[in-house]
Amino acid sequence: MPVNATLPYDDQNIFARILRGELPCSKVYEDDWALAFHDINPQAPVHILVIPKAPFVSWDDFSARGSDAQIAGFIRAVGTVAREQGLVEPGYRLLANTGPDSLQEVPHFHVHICAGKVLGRMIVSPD
Ligand code: DGP
Repeated sequence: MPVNATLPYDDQNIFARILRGELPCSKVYEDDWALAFHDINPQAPVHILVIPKAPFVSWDDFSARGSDAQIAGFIRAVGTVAREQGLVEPGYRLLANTGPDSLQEVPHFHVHICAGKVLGRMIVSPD
């Protein structure tokens, strides 16, 4: 069910539960601001999700309400993950689905890092 990015934060969402340690994840990185783990349903040879540790529903919510420190910490964490995973030289793609038209599924803000092959053009239309 796609997420409405303007809804209040639901602290029972799956990524909130991963952050609390109630559900497992395949962790690749963690610092004060962010947790990164492998996507359960990878769409590329490398498919990592990076999530802020604080409760934000979406990119829209995070960019509006996140503190400068939270935003800087999160952005730096995304870059660190990509560097540590050796993705800079071959290249990678960042994606943040936001709201119904994007088919965002999990209502905790996350950035997808996809890599590991030539990824093709930006958007494949369902039409
Ligand atoms: P999005 O459509 O942008 O909300 O992407 C949500 C992604 O989260 C999707 O690629 C699958 C992934 N995902 C959903 N549930 C879990 C889970 O329990 N563990 C992990 N590692 N990934 C999950």
